[in-house]
Amino acid sequence: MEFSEKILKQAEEINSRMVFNLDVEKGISILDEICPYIAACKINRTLTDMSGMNFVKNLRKKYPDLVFIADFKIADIPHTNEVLSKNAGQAGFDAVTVQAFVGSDAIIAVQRNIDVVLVVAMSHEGAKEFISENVRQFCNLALNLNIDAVVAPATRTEEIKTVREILENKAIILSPGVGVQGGNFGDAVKNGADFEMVGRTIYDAKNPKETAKEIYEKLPFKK
Ligand code: 3DU
Repeated sequence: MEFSEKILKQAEEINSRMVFNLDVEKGISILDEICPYIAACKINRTLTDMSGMNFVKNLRKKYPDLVFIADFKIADIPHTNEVLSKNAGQAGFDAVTVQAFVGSDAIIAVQRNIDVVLVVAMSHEGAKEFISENVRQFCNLALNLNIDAVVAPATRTEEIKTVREILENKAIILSPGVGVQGGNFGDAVKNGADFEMVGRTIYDAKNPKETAKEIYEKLPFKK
């Protein structure tokens, strides 16, 4: 099953358009209570660099239905990408994020081992310097490589619209940048994204479970 099918299946089962950004250790301990509200869990290198990959294997066993994305933003030469993506697959991840700017051969090397979530735009200020002006080319690259999931930022919904316009319904859009980074909950989905990705707003909250539930209820569920 392709990555987009997997995550959409899980989303439909629990009516959720939310992905949890698991960037720090304290996020692991709240997974149990927020699980009913999330379709997938994105694990950043901020965590695997500290905790290794073994804990991913354990999470995979504990949450067999949850979709796990390795947010490694791979951006190296094909040979290195091949190794990185094999490691991610062996740890039990369903997909890995890859930077579009590395170009076709470096992305294809990852596709040989695991599904790719292509980063075609980013949420921070500095993305405007080089990334934003190339969003259209990155989307065309996604189409050429039959990529079925991309990342585009909730902080710039006009970019989400551009991405949706180019990709039509050929790929799903995952959107970080909501909450702490300034994007309003629900806006990314209203502008064409399929999922909003939330980290600090949940794991730094006084009551993560309540907060996750509130966000879950705010996100319009797209059939
Ligand atoms: O805590 P937050 O909700 O702001 O989520 C931050 C996570 O999302 C972190 O892993 C970061 O690398 C990822 N992300 C972005 O914030 C923005 C992007 O454009 C891509 C990924």
